[in-house]
Amino acid sequence: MSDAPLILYDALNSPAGRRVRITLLEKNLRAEVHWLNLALMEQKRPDFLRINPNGTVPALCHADETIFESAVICEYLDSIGTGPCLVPQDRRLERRMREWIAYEQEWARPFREAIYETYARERLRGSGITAEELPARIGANTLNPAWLHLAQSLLARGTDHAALADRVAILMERLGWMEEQLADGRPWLLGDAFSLADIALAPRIEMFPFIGVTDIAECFPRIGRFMSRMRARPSWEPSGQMPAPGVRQTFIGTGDP
Ligand SMILES: N[C@@H](CCC(=O)N[C@@H](CS)C(=O)NCC(=O)O)C(=O)O
Repeated sequence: MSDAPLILYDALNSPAGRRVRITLLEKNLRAEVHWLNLALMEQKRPDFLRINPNGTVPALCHADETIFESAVICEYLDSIGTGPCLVPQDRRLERRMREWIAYEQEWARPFREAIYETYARERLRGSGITAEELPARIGANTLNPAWLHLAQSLLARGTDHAALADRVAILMERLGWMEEQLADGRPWLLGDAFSLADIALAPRIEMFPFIGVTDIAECFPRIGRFMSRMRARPSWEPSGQMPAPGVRQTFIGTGDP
């Protein structure tokens, strides 16, 4: 592996970012984490769009590699770190792993819409930025009017409770499939071995309270037990640590094999 530092672009409470943080810890790697302010659209800055054209976190730079998409980054880290493989060697299981990742990515869309109705609005309002200040603050990061309009609508509108309830209904329907899959008593999504499938799902499920759903374990007891196993892993708690207010750069992992 190259001696160059691993540089992760991430954001507070990002489930996609947490996948990468968990993988770094599971694979005994160390990374420098640069925290972007999503409320101010720092992820839409032209210099960041050269790293991730989709304008989302996470993204990773390592030597001459720049990688976006959490699943792709996690596979890369799996290939360069130490410790047990997180991508199964068995081709059938590898396909199942990708299916789990695609399953989560599909319902990330209604989840994002629900987040805009809840946490994203609160985050922007909580920043104390006024409607008058918004054009200059967002304009410092991106000149694309679409992102200013999105932020303005978040600040101006109240929660659309009907739209939020619809998104939650879709998400709960999707989670029903995961609950069914766990009916055979397997500890992890692919069976006995912990994998990137588990790392793809758990951080998103942990975010449900952010959209007002606090009873996942009661509605889906097997998912509840899966999350308990996940929370018991040494990588879980440190992967959720957030920087102190105003801190823009931290480190994660020891890098000790
Ligand atoms: N499929 C992408 C999703 C990335 C994503 O949506 N990241 C969110 C944070 S969890 C983000 O950057 N949102 C800001 C935005 O959409 O502008 C991945 O897994 O990396």
